[in-house]
Amino acid sequence: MHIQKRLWLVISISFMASAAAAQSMARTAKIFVAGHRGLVGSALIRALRTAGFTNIITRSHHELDLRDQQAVFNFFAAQRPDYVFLAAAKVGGILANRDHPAEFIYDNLMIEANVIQAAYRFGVKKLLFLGSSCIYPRMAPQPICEEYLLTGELETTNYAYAIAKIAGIKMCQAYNEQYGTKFISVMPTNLYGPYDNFDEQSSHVLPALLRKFHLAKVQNAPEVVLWGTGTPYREFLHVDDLAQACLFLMESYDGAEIINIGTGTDVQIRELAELIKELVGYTGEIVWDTSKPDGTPRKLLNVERLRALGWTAQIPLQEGISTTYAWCNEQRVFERMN
Ligand code: GFB
Repeated sequence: MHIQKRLWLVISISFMASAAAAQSMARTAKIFVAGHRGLVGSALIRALRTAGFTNIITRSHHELDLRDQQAVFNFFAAQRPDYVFLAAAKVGGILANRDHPAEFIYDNLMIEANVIQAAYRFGVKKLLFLGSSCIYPRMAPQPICEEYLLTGELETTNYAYAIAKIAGIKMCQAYNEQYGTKFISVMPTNLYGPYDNFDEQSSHVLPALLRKFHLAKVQNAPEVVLWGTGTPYREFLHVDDLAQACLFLMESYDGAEIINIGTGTDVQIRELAELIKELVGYTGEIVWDTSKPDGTPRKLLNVERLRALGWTAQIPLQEGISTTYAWCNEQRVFERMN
């Protein structure tokens, strides 16, 4: 057998073995979703409730600052959660990352260090840590396999966030090695969906475009200004798909290796802009502001590991954008922001 095929078979079998070893969560288990008001955390809550979990605990940022070690330890000591989904993070789009690197590295390192240490100290059965596709080298071969981590230079616009997320992955692996914990890490691609950040300056591209085209339509603006050249490619995953994948892995995967979560296909930013323009019903012009950064040229994830475990994304991009736009209109998101 070809050496690569044989290697792949060995990897697949070891993943299947780890899948078989993992335990499903009791529907009454106490589950802490850290970051439940964000895009990912709110999707996890929806997915957990739909799956019949009845003992979900949450704390708002105001009630519990996850950067405060003592507060986090007190919370874990009092609540003793069985499972933790670590979805709390300081996140943002390309400009927010570029302009606030200190906040991105400090907040994320503190949140991860405190929650992971508390999960170990207070006997959490299993923790799922959410990383990001920006942990991989800027010029990684495409599609990006999990093994490419730490094999090259990072993208400069989000190095601070990436370093913090890499630290979180390594912390989980180190605790598993030294303490025998079950802390798994997943790497989602670019996400979108309900409860995203739709702020014009700090958001990611997909929510930014929904907002820009919507406002341009209602205001009859002749043009919409987008950032960069429009030539980079990005992969987009609906957050409800991500939440399903996280539940699936929490109940079926105990391996040491990180797992990419994506759709396996990407789209050029220009194409995304045309698609959103059409879905929103805007008829004006698109102008590209090339003084704004492009970021990494491409970051398409290789999702073969996840597929081998038995999970694939279900929500097509066009459908996901349409339902997200419908949600924005129902919630009057853009009107409330003005
Ligand atoms: O989604 P985004 O902000 O971040 O930008 P990244 C993706 C691409 O869309 C870039 C372009 O090439 C932007 O220049 N773009 C065009 C726009 N118009 C706009 C606009 O109006 N707003 C925004 N935001 N972008 C982030 C990282 O990188 O990806 C984070 O900074 C994180 O760390 C996240 O990992 C998933 O995809 O470049």
